Amino acid sequence: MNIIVAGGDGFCGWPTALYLSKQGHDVAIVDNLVRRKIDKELGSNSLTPIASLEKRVDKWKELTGKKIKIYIGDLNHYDFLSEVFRQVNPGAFIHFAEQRSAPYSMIDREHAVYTQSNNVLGNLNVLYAIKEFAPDCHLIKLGTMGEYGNPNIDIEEGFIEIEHKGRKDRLPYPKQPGSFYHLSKVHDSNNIMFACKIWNIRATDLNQGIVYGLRTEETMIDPILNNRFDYDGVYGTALNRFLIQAAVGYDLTVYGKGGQTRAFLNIEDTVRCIEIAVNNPAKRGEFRVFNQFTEYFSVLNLAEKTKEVGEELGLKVNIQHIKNPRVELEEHYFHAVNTNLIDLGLKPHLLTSEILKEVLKVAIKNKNRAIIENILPKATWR
Ligand code: NAD
Ligand code: USQ
Repeated sequence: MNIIVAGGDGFCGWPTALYLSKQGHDVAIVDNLVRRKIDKELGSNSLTPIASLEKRVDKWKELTGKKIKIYIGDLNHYDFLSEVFRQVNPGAFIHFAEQRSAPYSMIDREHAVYTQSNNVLGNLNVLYAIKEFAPDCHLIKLGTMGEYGNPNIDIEEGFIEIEHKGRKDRLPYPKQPGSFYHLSKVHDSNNIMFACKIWNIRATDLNQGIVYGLRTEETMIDPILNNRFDYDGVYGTALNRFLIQAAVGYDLTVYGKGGQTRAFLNIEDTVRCIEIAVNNPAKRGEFRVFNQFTEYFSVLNLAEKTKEVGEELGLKVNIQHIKNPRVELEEHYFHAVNTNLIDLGLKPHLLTSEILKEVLKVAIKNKNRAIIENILPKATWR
């Protein structure tokens, strides 16, 4: 199948592009490389050295004989996007290409406006391009578990049966997101659901949990294929951040009480979930929602696991509860359904101490690249 991986230079997109290429699909990456520019803006970096996108795809071709096309440009430039659709004629459009950091979206007005216009308008352009150039194309869109927030009831997959004043309906699950970034995903979901209804488009909205790990079978073949590994207070996410903090000898930064419970999955499973969505497309006109995670943990629990494996590797690891820069519940109910992907064949890679140790070892190997002053969070919600 001809597949566009938008955001294919990023943390989830790069391993996905390699995996789909290995499966025999004709993969085209679309990316405006803004994430590399944001590293410069923040004075930050990936803990692992990452090659340019051109070098990455050249190396992949050299090692496997498989060509991944690249289109450098912005989803918000509709002429560019239209030309990509004309040239590629995609059967699936995998959409990772958004500003994905909640703290980045909360820095100030400019960063909130950038996040929502980049994400919401970029996604709207993709919907129009599908309608105009490839009406049969399956949109596989990365959403987030954070769209739901922390309701005091079970989280369903996108929809909930409600009985009200004697009448019943299946309605979109209520959304209570916790940042302007997470809100952008809710706006995307609404736009996709509406476009499916009026234009008969097919779409799968993947409400993904926090992704941990960094390597997949494909990225490990050669150092030029390395994936990025974020650790700073803006782009680093909970478990990966703790592992890197343990490696560099920094106290693990649990925000507040640490009872914040979140859904997680291994990067290997991100890639598999996308494959499952590609192989089992939504029907024309269908807006489908899958909760894409395999397990959930509290933040404190993850810090404790990191401390345990760190100490097994001879590191001295300390957990510190720091003032929470976010406005969020630090203790709450959390139970979410994730059966759709499992029913379609996902075999989860669950979190084990072996997996934690493997990631920790990569962090230790690259620890001299860490810019220590970037570790503490700077953006606050207030
Ligand atoms: P990332 O920042 O590493 O990658 C995103 C890529 O998209 C970057 O290469 C960036 O240059 C590109 N991009 C951004 N805006 C673009 C635009 N307008 N036009 C073209 N390219 C653009 O992020 P990631 O961690 O790989 O996340 C990918 C997607 O998955 C995001 O939509 C994110 O919200 C979602 N997600 C990520 C996680 C996670 O833990 N990383 C969890 C849940 C959901
Ligand atoms: N946290 C800490 N210490 C840290 C970093 C984070 O206690 O050093 C806490 C946060 O306060 C929060 C939780 O850990 O309660 C998760 O924070 P995070 O930065 O790991 O994740 P989040 O901001 O939610 O965003 C990440 C990705 C985003 C994706 C989302 C999935 O950056 O793209 O959408 O995870 S989810 O959380 O399911 O919405």
